Formats: sequence, structure tokens, C-alpha cells
Amino acid sequence: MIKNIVVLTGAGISAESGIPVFRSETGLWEQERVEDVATYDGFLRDKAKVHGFYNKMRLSLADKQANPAHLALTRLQREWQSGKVTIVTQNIDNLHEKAQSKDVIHMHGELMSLRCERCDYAGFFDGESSVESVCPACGHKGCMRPDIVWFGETPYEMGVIEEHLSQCNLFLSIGTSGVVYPAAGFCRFAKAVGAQCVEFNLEPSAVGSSFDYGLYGKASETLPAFVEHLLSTGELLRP
Ligand code: BJW
Repeated sequence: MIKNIVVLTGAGISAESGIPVFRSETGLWEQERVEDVATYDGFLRDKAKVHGFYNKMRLSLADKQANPAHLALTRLQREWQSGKVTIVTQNIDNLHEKAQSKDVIHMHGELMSLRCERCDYAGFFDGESSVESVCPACGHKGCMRPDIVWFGETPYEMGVIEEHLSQCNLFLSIGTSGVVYPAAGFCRFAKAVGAQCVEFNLEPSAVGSSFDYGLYGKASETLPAFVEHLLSTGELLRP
């Protein structure tokens, strides 16, 4: 019997809301070098450029709305009676929050947050940051950075995530290419504790063969149907 569910989301769930994915012909990494905007070394080389890159992304979130896939997860969280539903996202956007999902774990950080390198304060931020930004906690200038987990940095809340994974019976992975670790290893972790694992993607991901099966197509179509079936029957919708 399915009790606890862990859901991992990636850029694909937000693609239909108009937020570009990372790895595709028109993806973000075709426009910017990963080493420049998604590593701490890149930030040290050109802080103004990196602030500018995330400012642009942050401002672009204002008119983006949650889509039926985000809303389906909110419904699952609200209506699932047999256990808890934990949403872990790799996304730095705020569309799960706009869909009113609860307690979303942002393992790669959040665009709507800035962090202080001096005192480690992190908090809500919806403006434009710069090398001149002042920390609201310690008052120092020039020590704020985007609250994003870059390559080589430790993702947030790994202990909490592993705790949830170790107690889950069902693991759902939605719209992620399965190339970035540790998230790409969550399916194997969940399988090892006996969970059933299902992926939702346009095509099998790099770790697709680790899943019990996949539902391939747009997440805005496959996920609402899956959730409806799960809530009404307690069983998994299969292809
Ligand atoms: C749809 C759809 C639709 C489209 N419906 N689907 C060598 C081997 C193994 C690991 C490593 C290695 N060398 C280094 C590492 C570690 C490294 C890593 O994994 N590198 C790999 C690239 C090799 N990882 C790290 O450094 C991480 N830290 C770490 O490992 O610390 C050590 C540690 C671990 C555990 C405990 C303690 C310590 C940190 C990773 C940080 C990732 N950060 C980024 C950047 C954010 C900045 C920004 O936003 O600009 O996070 S990278 C980027 O990739 C972003 C994403 O969250 C992440 C994942 O991308 P995602 O979501 O999968 O997007 P895409 O574009 O790749 O895929 C979209 C998918 O959607 C596609 O499959 C489409 O088909 C699908 N799709 N439309 C359904 N409508």
C-alpha cells in the first residue's frame, strides 16, 4: 500500500509556464557558459555579470504562472490521505509556491532569495542585487550573492531529503534530465528502500532505466491524469 510519496521536480515541469530548461537546443546553457554563471569561481571572476544574470531571471518570474502539472502536485499534497507528500524541487523558480504547494524543499536554492557570504543570512528578495547590495542582517556591503546552489556546492537540506526518501513508498520524478547529482541518484536511493519509482518526461531521462516505468509526454497532461487516478483508486496509472 502506498503511504508516503516523494516528488522530485526539475526544469521540465516549468517549461510549459514559459521558463526555459537548461539542456536543450534553446536551453539556458546554450546562451551562457555554465562555468561563468553556475559556479562560485565564475561569480568571483565577474560578480556584476552573475548578479545581472540572476536579476534578469528573477524579474522574468513576475508574469510566470503555475501550470496544470504544478497544480496537480498541490492537489495531491492536499488530498492524499494515506501519508505525506513531500515536494523536492531542483528549480529555483517560485511556481510551486504560486500553485500553493506547502513546505517545498528547494535543494538548489531560490531566485527570490539572497544570501550573505559573511553572516550566512538568507532571506526573501524580489529586487535587483549588485556588488553594492547590503546585508539586512549584518549590515555589510558587497557580500550578498544569489541564493543558488552552484556546481561544486552542497545542495540544501540533503539530510531532510534523505530522511523523506528513506520513508517513501512512491517516488515521482518530473521533468528532469537526470544528469545532475545528487538529485539524479534519488531514484536509486528510493528503489533501495523498496519504493516504486515513476518518471514523467518528454523522453526517458539519463537515469530512465532505473525507474519502474515512465509516462512520456507533457507533464501538464500526464501528471494531472496520474494524480486523478491515484487519488480516486489508490493505484498507479500505467502506460
Ligand atoms: C519536460 C517538459 C515537459 C521538458 N514535460 N518534461 C561527475 C559525475 C557525477 C557527479 C559529478 C561529476 N562531476 C561533478 C559532479 C557533481 C555535480 C554534477 O552532478 N555534475 C554533473 C553535470 C556531472 N553536482 C554538483 O556539483 C551538486 N553538488 C554536489 O554534488 O555536492 C556534493 C554533495 C552531494 C550530496 C551531499 C553533499 C554534498 C550541485 C548541483 C547544482 C546544480 N545547480 C544548477 C544551477 C542553477 C543555476 C541556474 O539556475 O542558473 O541547477 S545546474 C541546473 O541543472 C539547475 C538544475 O536544477 C539542474 C538540473 O537540471 P534539470 O532540472 O534536470 O533541467 P534540464 O534542462 O537538464 O532537463 C529538463 C528536462 O525536462 C529534460 O529531460 C526534458 O526532456 C524535460 N522536459 N519539457 C515533462 N513539458
